[in-house]
Amino acid sequence: MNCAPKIAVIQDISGFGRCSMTVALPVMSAMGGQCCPLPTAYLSAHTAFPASDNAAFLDLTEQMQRTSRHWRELSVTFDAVYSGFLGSLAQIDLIAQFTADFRQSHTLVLTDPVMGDHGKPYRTYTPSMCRRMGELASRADVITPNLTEAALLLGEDYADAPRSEAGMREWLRRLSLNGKRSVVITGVSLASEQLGAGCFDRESGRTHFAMARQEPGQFPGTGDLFASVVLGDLLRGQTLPHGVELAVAFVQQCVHRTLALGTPTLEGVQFEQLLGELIRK
Ligand code: PXL
Repeated sequence: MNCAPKIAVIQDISGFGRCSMTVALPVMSAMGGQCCPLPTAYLSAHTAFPASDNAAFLDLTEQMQRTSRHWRELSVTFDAVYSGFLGSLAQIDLIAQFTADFRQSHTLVLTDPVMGDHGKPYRTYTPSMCRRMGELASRADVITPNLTEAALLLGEDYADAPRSEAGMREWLRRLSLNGKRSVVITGVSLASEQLGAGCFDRESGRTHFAMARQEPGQFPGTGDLFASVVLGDLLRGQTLPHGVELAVAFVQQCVHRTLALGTPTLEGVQFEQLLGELIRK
C-alpha cells in the first residue's frame, strides 16, 4: 500500500466560477493525492467576470511566507509542487524560493505558466510578470501552457502559432529547453473538429499528440482542470502521454456535459459529477 503523494498546490481561491484551487483540490484528491493548499489570494470570483466595486480581493502573500516558514519548521516534504495563476511579482519570487526550499530529488515541479488566453494576457498580468513567470517555468519539471502562454514564453506572436504537427513539434522542442523539462501545450488543433494537446516527454524524449472531438464552447478553468489531471496521473506513476490522453478525454467530457446542461459559461465546467471517472478502480 502506498501513501498518498503530497502536493503543494499554489494558486488563488476564486469563490465563484470553478477555476484554480476549487478545481485542483477535488480533482487531485479524487486521483489519490494529498493536497496541501498554499493560497495566493482570495477572490470573490475569477477575473473573467465583469469588474465590480464589490469584488473581494485578499492578497495572501504575507500568509504564504508564514506558511512556508511553518511548513519548514514542521519538516513537511512534498512529492509535487504545483503552481498556477499568480497575483504579483512578489508571489512569483516567493514561489521560486518555496520550490528551491522544498524540492527534493524525487519532487515533481509542475508550473502551469498561467498568463492569458485567446492571444491576450489576463488583465492582471503585466509584461514583467510574464517575464518572471517564464523564469519560474524554466526551473519546472513539467509546464502546461496553452497556445497563448506558449507564444509568450517563446517570445513569438500568437498569430504565428503553428497549425501543423511539424510546427507544433518544433514549439514543444524549443519549450523543452534542450530536453530538460517536459512540456504540454493545450488547446492544440491539427485537424478540423479536433482539439487536444501536444506533449514532449523528457523521460522518453518523444512527442505525443492527444485529440478529442472539438466541442462548440470554451470555458474558464479548463486549463486548471487539465493540469490537475495530468499531475494527478503522473503521481500515480503513469507516463506523461498517458496523463495527457486522460486529461484531454476528461476535459472534453466535462465540456460536453456542461453544454448539454446549458449552465453559464463563466461558471466553468460541470466536472463534479464526473470525478468518479478519475478514480482508479
Ligand atoms: O483559470 C485561470 C485563472 C485562475 N485564477 C483566476 C483567474 C483565472 C483566469 O482568468 O481569473 C483568479
